[in-house]
Amino acid sequence: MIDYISLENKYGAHNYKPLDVVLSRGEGVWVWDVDGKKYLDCLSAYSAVNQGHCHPKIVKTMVEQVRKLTLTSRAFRNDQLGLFYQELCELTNSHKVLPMNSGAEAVETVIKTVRKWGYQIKGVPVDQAEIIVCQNNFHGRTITIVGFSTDENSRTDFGPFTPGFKIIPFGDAKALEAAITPNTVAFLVEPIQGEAGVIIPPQGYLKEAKAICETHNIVLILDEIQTGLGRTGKILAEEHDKIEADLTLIGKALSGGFYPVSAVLSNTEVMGVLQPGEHGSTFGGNPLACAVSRTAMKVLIEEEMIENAANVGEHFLDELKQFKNPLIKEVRGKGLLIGLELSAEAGGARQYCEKLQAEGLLCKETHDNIIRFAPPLIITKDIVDWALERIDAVLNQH
Ligand code: IF1
Repeated sequence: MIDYISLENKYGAHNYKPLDVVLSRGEGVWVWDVDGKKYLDCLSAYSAVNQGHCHPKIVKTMVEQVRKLTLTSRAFRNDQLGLFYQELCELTNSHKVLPMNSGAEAVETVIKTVRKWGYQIKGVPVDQAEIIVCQNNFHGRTITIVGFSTDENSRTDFGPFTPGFKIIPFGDAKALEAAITPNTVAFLVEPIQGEAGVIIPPQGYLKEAKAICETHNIVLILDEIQTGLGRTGKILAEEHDKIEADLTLIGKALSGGFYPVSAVLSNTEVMGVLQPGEHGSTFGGNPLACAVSRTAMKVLIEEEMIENAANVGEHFLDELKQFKNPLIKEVRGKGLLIGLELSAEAGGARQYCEKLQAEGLLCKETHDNIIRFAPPLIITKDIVDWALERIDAVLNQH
C-alpha cells in the first residue's frame, strides 16, 4: 500500500495543509478516495469544477482534441481560438477576449492593460498610474498581486512589492470616490469576496462603483474568477446588480476544471491598447484549452446548471438559515457560493470540516471561523438535503 500522504509530506513543498483525504476518482458531485470511500464534494476545486467532476461531454472533447492538436503557440493561428472567442463573447455579452491560463495571469494581464490605457488614452504621467483595490481581496499569488493583499499570510516576507495600488474598504462606495486621484486608472474588485469568507457587499454597491468609475473615467474591473460562470446563479455575478464591468476576469470553471484556462473579457476599447509583442503566453489560447472550454461553456447552458445553482442554492441557504444552533454566527451566500460563519465559541471551522469529512462531505474552512459550501452546480435538492443532515449533525456534536 502506497503511503500517499507521507510521499507528499516528504517530497512536496509544505505550502498547503490539506485534509488527509487522498482522492483518486470523481464523477459529478461525488469523489472517491483511494480506499473507495465516497464523498460529496462541497468545494468543487474552489469553483473550478462547476460542471461536475469529469463531465462526460468535456471528457469526450478533451480526448478528441488531444489526439488532433494540443498546442501551436500564438505564433500561428488554430481552428479553435476564433470559435472560443465568439462563443465566450456571446455567453458573457463581451466584445473582446484575451486568453491566459491561470487566474493570477488574467489579473496580471488586466493590470498591464489598464496601466497602458492610463498612459496612452487617459494621459496619466509615466509610471504614476494608480489602481484601487479592496481590503481582504483575493486575486492570486504573484508578487504584484500579493503586494496589494491585506492578508499577512499571503504577503509577509515576500517583498519588495510592485507600487501603484491603493487599498480601500470593500463595500464602501464613498471610500472609492474619496480614493480617486487624477492618476487613478482602475478599480479592481470581486463582486463577492470569496476567500475573505463569502462577503456580500451592500445592495447596489457595484452599481454605485460603476457610476463612480464612469464619472471619473476609471476602468471598472470585476474579478469573477470565482463568482463567474454560474456559481452565484447568473453567468456573471455582475448581473445581480444589472451592470456591465469594463473588464471582467474569468478562469477556473471556464474549463470545467479540466485544464487551466482564464480570460480577460473587455467591453470597451481599453483592450485595444495592447499591440503585438506586448503581452502573451505560450499556452494561452491553445487549441486544447479552447476546445475544452467551448464544451465546458456549452454544458453549463445546455444542462441548465446556472438556473440550478440559483434554485438549489436558495434552498441550501434557506435551510441553513433555519438551523437553530448557537455555534452559527451567520449564514450568507448567493447561488451555490455559501459561507457559514461560526461563533468564536465553536473553536474554529477546521475541526468541523474534518468531522464532515468523516461523514462523507468534503469542504474547506476559510479564515478561522468560516466554512464555505460550493458544490458543483449540478447538485440536486435531494443531495443538498443529504448534506444538510450531516452538517446539522456535526454542528450538534460540539
Ligand atoms: C489557492 C481562495 C478560492 C480567486 C479570485 C483570482 C484567483 C482566485 C477571486 C487566482 C483563486 C483560489 C486559489 C487557491 C485558493 C483559491 C480560493 F480560497 F483563496 F479564495 F477559490 F476560494 N481571483 N482562488 O478566487 O486564480 O491563479 O489560482 O487560477 O490555493 O491559492 P489562480
